[in-house]
Amino acid sequence: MNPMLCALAPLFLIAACSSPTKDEAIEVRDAWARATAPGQPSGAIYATLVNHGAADDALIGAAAPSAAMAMIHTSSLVDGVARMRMVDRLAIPAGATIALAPGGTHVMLDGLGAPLVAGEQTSITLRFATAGAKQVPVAIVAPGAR
Ligand SMILES: [Cu+2]
Repeated sequence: MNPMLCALAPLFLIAACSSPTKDEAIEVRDAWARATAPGQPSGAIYATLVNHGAADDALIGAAAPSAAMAMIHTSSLVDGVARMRMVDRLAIPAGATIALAPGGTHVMLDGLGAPLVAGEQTSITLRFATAGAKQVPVAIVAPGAR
């Protein structure tokens, strides 16, 4: 990406501009989280994962400075009740776009050190089997904003 494009790029691309990694097949777009209430121990981060490459990859872990633990969770409805399950690995096939979204797969934050405040930004590091670790900014939005 040329410097002019970097200057105009949305916030989520700046990390990629300033520290290019050798494998750019995986793009993490639009990472966001809902604000949390004071004392709330957990939160969730959502994003869109795009595999521009010709080879399959997988999300295999996450870490966040805001929380003691960050886990990959899937959600499903069991007898009308939403259940979350931790997964070790989320496949991102070649060419695929995988959405982490409310009601579905998300990165669960547990042991939040401080509330996530709407309008502020946090970050997350996502670890991919092939692409390695990618740190991206996470926009914090008010509950109900999206
Ligand atoms: Cu969860």
